[in-house]
Amino acid sequence: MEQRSDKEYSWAIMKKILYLASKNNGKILEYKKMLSNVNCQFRLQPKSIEVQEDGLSFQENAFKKARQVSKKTTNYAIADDSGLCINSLDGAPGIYSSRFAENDQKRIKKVLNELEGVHNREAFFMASICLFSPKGELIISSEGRCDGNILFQPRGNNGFGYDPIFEEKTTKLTFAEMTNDYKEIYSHRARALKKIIPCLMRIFN
Ligand code: ITT
Repeated sequence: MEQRSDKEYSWAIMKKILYLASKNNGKILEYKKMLSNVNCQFRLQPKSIEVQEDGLSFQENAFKKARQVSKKTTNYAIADDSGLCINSLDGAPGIYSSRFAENDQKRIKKVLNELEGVHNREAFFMASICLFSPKGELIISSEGRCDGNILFQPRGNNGFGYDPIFEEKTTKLTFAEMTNDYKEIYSHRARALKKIIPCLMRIFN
């Protein structure tokens, strides 16, 4: 049998780098799990890169994050901008979901306070995802949505962010009650990501 030289072997195992342009640990865990079949080396967004999320849409902010990280690292970068849109609050907190209050607990409390006495609890999560090239150019983008209702009290211990107060419409489970495998089927982020996985496979596998 033909033997591979050390050099050939190291080329064979060398994987391209994919930066996860996010500082949110909850998102990062979901990405790593959902992209486990993509043959890349994950890298986290360098602490020194601060992206100003001053866009007026999920898409604009997602582009800004991925573009900046790909340009500064000269590698592929994937980012999402996502948020919870509540119908009776005219779509708030929407693109301001992470800035709605200081931390997850306070954000949840604020939503429940603002919805006190409100009968219509319809809401949806949106995610806009994009992949940028090492040259800082857009390769692909997609969107995903998940519909549900805001509960009167948090339920469940998994996940992050607004997960404990968001009950997914078809399963009647909150995202915080779902296992990772379930959230991977229903979530806005998973739905957006599934659309671009074939492209990621072509680049990295
Ligand atoms: P990065 O920008 O660094 O990725 P971030 O938390 O600031 O992290 P966003 O600007 O996209 O991310 O804000 C999204 C916020 O919306 C996030 O902080 C949560 O509060 C909420 N959110 C998004 N997806 C969620 C999910 O799957 N479950 C619960 N809350 C979610």
